[in-house]
Amino acid sequence: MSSCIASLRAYEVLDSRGRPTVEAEVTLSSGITARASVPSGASTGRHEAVELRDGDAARYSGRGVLRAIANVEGEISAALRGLDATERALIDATLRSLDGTPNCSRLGGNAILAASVATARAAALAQDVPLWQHLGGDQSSVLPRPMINALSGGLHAEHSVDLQDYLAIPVAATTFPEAIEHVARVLAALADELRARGRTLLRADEGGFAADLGNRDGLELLVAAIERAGFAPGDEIAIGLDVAASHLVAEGGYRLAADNETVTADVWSERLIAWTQDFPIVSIEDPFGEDDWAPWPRLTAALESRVQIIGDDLLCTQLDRLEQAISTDAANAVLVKANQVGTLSDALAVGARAREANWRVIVSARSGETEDDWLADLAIAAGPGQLKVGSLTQSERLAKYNRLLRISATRADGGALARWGSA
Ligand code: 2PG
Ligand code: MG
Repeated sequence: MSSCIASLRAYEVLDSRGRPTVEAEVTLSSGITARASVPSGASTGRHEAVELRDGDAARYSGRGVLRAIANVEGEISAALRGLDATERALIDATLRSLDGTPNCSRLGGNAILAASVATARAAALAQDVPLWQHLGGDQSSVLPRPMINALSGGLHAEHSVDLQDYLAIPVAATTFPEAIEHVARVLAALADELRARGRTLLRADEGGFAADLGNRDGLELLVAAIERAGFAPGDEIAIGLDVAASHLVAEGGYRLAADNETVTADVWSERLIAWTQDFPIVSIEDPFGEDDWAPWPRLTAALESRVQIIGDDLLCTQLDRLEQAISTDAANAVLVKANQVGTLSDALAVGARAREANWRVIVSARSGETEDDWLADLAIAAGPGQLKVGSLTQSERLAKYNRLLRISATRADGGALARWGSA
């Protein structure tokens, strides 16, 4: 059969932090080849798949991925050889069972995901369909609404706010290109605001401005930029936050260094609720730590109808953690990061289960990315939903946005989005 896998090879390429990551290349018996590279997080969750690093201090400060690469070219290539690349469920199940651990720690989540994506891409080429269609079928064609990083802090920017992302969400845009254009205007206005206030225009890992401000000041600044750009805050451009609170956990609660205080989970929860009353916040990710389950349901209930509460580090794209969160109403949206779980099929299964429970699904990049654009296709396949990639700068972010702009240009509907609130 021409879509049979003939071989896999792999090698190191660099991510957007200049660190090595895995790129895999699959060759089918027809001669079709496809490759894919995988991202890497900085604010990683404790429960996510293990990224296999060499630990050899003499190379890339221990961050080399030669062991993961050897696993692709050795065991993984041997196990996949002869299988039909278009049988994605079988390919991904084979990868997971070959690894044999719940968190991909034997072969490496980086090795497994690179093999999963490269094989899916080869299959799409063999079927002569776009990757999103191979992954999601004909039904899955609505483009994702982007939530776009404006201000950055936490582990993504030194000497800045504690919250990791302040995001602009173009809630009124009806097509993907319009959504991008709206946020581009907000980001230009934000640069003007920062300049006018004598603030730095330095950018953080995902291209957002590294804001050396108090945490509430970041919200006030973003609203000023939205207004400066001529938009109605809330009705046209709303705000999303990624607190990434696992990285703020301290003795006594949560440490807010930019405000020089430590607050209990209850005080923090009340503060977030107050901010949603003062600012047009419609989305909050990881408001509490990844294992601090208790306050999540209370905040979700308090904000239920107005704000999506997203579990990222809390859920780590793991089905069992998602089930726990659904049964306790701990959140109402899931962040899907394929490298937190290992294969595309597992990531899509988490998205599907969330949608079945009427949760929203946000497909997300990592803070360390390559110029590969498969995430754009995954976001369409997992949708209709949302996409978080970072700011409108840096080629590793733009690769994903530009892929979706290109797809929009081929659509009769211009890349229509689901109405905000429905996905
Ligand atoms: C997050 C991600 C992406 P990282 O926390 O949502 O913004 O960050 O890849 O560093 O985990
Ligand atoms: Mg996050």
